[in-house]
Amino acid sequence: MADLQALADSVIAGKRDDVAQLTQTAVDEGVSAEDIINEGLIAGMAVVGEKFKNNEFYVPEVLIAARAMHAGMDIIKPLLVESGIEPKGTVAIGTVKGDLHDIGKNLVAMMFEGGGYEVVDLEVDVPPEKYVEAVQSSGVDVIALSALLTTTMPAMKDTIDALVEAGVRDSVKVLIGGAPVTQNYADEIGADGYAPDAASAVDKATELIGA
Ligand code: B1M
Repeated sequence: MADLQALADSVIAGKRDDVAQLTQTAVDEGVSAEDIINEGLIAGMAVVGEKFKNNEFYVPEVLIAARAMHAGMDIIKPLLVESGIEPKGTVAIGTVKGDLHDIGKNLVAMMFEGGGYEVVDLEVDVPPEKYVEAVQSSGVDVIALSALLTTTMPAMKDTIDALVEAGVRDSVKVLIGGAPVTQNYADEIGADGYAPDAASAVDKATELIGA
């Protein structure tokens, strides 16, 4: 039987093959992609985060756990994508300039794909002008900005300023998120929306563009 606690434990231990196998078993047994992500993959990564915070884990262990988590995500991703029918809109997503954290951003991107959106992944350390180019070139409806560091949050404001300067601010909605980001910060910098997690990011974008 699918054991999501064992899956979380395998993420924590960085056991890539076990994560892939347990994820596949859960899929085969009909466990929903959302439960596998939330109760297995994200639950494991949350513990890794705590251990990193308490200096029980160091960077290599965190990277190994993240790689193991990705092995599970690789299996889940097509299932999330399959569930979408017509694209609801196009989202350009990236982690802002100076910030290399991509696990949460990738989750948000996957949830968008699963939610029926076309996703343009600008990856990490994305300078404001790259978001501007995306809006100018590919009919983007939503710019999704992720930041995990308090020191990179100001790059979200820089990005909004760059959109204003390029004259494209009114043609897109700007959605922001990431562990240190808040609704207050979104209000402060003039973002259109904030979402605390991957699932609500999709709901918020849908609300913003009326899809
Ligand atoms: Co980093 N790191 N890290 N790190 N790292 C944090 C973020 C930190 C909180 C750890 C700590 O000290 N407690 C801390 C930031 C402190 C702060 O600024 N407040 C920190 C630090 C300091 C650093 C370095 C500076 C460490 C150093 O070198 N001294 C360095 C910075 C590098 C850089 O970016 N320039 C660094 C490096 C790294 C690694 C490379 C080792 C690795 C990243 C690997 C990778 O991403 N490929 C790493 C990791 C893994 C973490 C922790 C442990 C885990 C982050 C994570 O992936 N969480 C993290 C500690 C923690 O969070 N407890 C930490 C799981 C992920 C699913 O959650 O990304 O929050 P999260 O995404 C969530 C929500 O936030 C939301 O949805 C997701 C899930 O539902 N969300 C959005 C995210 N983006 C969204 C966008 C949206 C909406 C929702 O709309 C657009």
